[in-house]
Amino acid sequence: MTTSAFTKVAEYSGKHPKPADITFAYGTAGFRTIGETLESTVFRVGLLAALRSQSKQGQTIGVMITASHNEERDNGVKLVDPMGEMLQQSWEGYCTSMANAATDDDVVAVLSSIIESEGIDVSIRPKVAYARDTRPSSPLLQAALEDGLAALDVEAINYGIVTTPQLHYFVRCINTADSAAAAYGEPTEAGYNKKYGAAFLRLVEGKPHPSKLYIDAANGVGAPQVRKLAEAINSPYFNIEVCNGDTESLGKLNMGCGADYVKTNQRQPASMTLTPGDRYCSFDGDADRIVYYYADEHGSFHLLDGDKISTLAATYLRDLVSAAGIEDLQVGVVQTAYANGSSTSYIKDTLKLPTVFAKTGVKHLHHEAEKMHIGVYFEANGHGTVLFNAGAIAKLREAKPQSPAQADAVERLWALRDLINESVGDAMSDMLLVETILICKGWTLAQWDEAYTDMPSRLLKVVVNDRTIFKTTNAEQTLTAPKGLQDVVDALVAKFPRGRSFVRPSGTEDAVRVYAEAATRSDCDQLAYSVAGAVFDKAGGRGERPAEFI
Ligand code: NG1
Ligand code: ZN
Repeated sequence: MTTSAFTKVAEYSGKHPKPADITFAYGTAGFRTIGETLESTVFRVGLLAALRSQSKQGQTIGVMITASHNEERDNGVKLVDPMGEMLQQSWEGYCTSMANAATDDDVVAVLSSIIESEGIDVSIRPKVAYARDTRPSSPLLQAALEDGLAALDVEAINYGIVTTPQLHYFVRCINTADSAAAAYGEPTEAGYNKKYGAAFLRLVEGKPHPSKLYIDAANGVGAPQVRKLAEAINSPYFNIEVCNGDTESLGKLNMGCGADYVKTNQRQPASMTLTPGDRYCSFDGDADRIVYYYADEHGSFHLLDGDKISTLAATYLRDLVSAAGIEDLQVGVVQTAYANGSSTSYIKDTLKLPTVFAKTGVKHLHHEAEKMHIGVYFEANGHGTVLFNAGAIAKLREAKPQSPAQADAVERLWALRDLINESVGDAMSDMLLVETILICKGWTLAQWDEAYTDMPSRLLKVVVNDRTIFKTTNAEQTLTAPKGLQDVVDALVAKFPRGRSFVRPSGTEDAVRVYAEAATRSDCDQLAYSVAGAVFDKAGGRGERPAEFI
């Protein structure tokens, strides 16, 4: 293909010039920064989506415009691969080069070089499915994306305002539609609600109804979507009330609410008062994370985070596999270094299940979970899912139940697979999974919480001049640079019984994260703030020094 074939690309690119003073990087969650600065990037992601589709023989690629739990003025964009998974890592570099091309001609040059390196057949008609969240900058970015798609004559489907995991699901449905064995479902909102709703009702049928579930939707896209899911399910088994469901007023998205606020601050959303005995959960702004919580009879707040969801799911699956009598069908758990130490001990010592650590970012967990028969993976922040690999499917197909109880367990494993969004962590599907398990066990949130007691933990953020100087190893738990800083962290950790702390640069924000755990709340906070202080002092802290713990 000659450069002149891309005159339309150069012309449309001219409508979306790159801001000269910004360097973009495709990170853990795609591109993410201040919404208004992303127009050129999103236009170019449209071009990349087209090339990615052609490189995958015309399969549909997804593009999601969202910045998840980040503040409202931020926005972001990421690509979704054909099976609904995150973009293959080897293409992330192309995204970064494309986003940073200085001129329209440079855009065309990067495009041509990707076509050449990947041997892309540009005669294939590309297909792209796209959607956005409720952010004020999203319509502008959507228009830029549509220009990118038009420039390469893409056959496009606009899904409008949906959750991130819904888009991942649609992409997988579209690309598996022609395969009887792999068909994932109907690629529509109604199809999504029907699939997950039906699996849920199949699993809970005949059990007592649960009490109402209050859902904090972070004033984001989860609010309208979970209302539609409830309409579709239309059953006392799914009795919900949406809180923080205002997607119209400016400034409300993720503000004092949502899964990230609840997890980081270890408290309920600012606008909510918890009634002891009632059940609550929070989604994040694009509804791919979920955490549960409740107040005990003294009014104290208790969080059931991604680790608790993961252990609940792993326990239930392990017990079902055992009840099904299927030999050598293993359940394993994937965590990150942010997993609470108590959860890791519980998985190893009580559940006796294999557990592995992956780097932060769901794509890393996903790849580890794929290696297990049934791989349960969750980040502590509530982002995760369960995967059944080909080995597990084969074992389920070959199962020869010897009793009605075994047959029921096999049937429930199949139904659970239908209930779970395997393409990516999904707050709505995960919520239905948790609800199913609690209904089947007849458990309250407090009973679920009894499995183990969290170690006190604290997550802090330190703003530094240059976070790229931070390098890590050992699943991001040990710093190799800046030189000497890890020794300082180790010396601080050694002062606190059962202390653990690590430092890593964020992949989604311009900051360094400090995590700490220790036997008591006050030790934990002292450890966290002393490590954060050391990072600030020794590695170019900017702005305010992390407040000393008093
Ligand atoms: P960074 O900013 O790299 O820490 C955060 C979360 C990740 C993941 C990504 C994507 C923590 C500590 N980090 O990454 O787990 O969810 O955002 O959204 O929660
Ligand atoms: Zn999210």
